[in-house]
Amino acid sequence: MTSSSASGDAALPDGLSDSDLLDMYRTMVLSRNLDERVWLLNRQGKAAIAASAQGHEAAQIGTIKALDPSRDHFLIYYRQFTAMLGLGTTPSELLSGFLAKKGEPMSGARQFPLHGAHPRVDLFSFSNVVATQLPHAVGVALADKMRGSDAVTIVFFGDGAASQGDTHEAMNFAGIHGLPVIFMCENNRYAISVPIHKQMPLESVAARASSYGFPGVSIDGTDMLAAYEAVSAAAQRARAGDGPTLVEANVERLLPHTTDDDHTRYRPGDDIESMKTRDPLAVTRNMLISRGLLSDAEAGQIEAEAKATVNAVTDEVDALPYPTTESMYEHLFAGSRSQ
Ligand SMILES: Cc1ncc(C[n+]2csc(CCOP(=O)(O)OP(=O)(O)O)c2C)c(N)n1
Repeated sequence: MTSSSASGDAALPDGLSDSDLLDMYRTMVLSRNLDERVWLLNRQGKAAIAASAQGHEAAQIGTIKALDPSRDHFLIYYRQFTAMLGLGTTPSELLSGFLAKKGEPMSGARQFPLHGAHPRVDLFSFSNVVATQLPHAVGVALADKMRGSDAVTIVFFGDGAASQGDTHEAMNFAGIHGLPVIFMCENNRYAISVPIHKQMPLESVAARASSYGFPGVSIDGTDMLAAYEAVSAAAQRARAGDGPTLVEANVERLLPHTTDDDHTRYRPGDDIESMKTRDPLAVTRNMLISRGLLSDAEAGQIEAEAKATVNAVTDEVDALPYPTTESMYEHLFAGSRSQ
């Protein structure tokens, strides 16, 4: 197991330009603004429930940037606004899922928000049944290996999911067969209200990798460059036929587990205060400023553009119709009539 930490002045990792860094920051800011809007819409009674990516943005965008959406496979979980935007899901598609509007691409507004599959961006079906995506990902990677493809499969999950039997089975199988899969754990130290020390007796999730026979790396998940570098190295290993890697991104869950939760009931006050110093948006903004790539005025402009996009998308999606009642039996039985 190795580790790395945030750095604002080191050389850029291979494959990344200054303008890539700014694009990644723009996606993070858009993600944050959209995420905040969904919480507001929940409080207005319009969005049923949401799990926030706030605090996870840098890890997600650094990871997506290190892979190739045109050939690689992505199995995500419910806390992944930024990854979804990075993969090409539009803000309007995301919001229509939360508001359960007609035409929502992932489940046709039949499921929980952010559930279902998104064929246009090659997202496999995902749900909130914790850790089921890991054995699915291993199956996808096995298929690629059997076909002789150089695609890499990445699967995202939380620290709580790391305690599920599915995770052990998936990692064990992937290790035995040397599959081209990256296990990306976004460790925010809580599974709803259960802190990590009640989930596992080890210091880090990455430490487990050695027992499956592949490397584990633990990174500062507020540092998008650290995520980019760790996932690039893991992808290189996978494409070279050297098998899986477990990457653990140490992130903060800046909001409660979902819109239905109140974390002040179980998180100590100093924990809530200290996590605020690890907001990945502030970390990234400071890194870009210290590299001379961004001024305060330009940061304000990026923020204003994101707010304008989110306002426009909110109006657009709010005005869309809901699916009709008659359409509720569609796609259940062969030959059922279409809307
Ligand atoms: C199999 C299963 N068990 C329990 C739950 C209830 N549940 C939903 S989210 C969650 C916590 C998951 O925590 P973690 O994997 O750390 O991800 P995080 O939400 O913190 O990103 C639990 C226990 C579930 N959805 N599925």
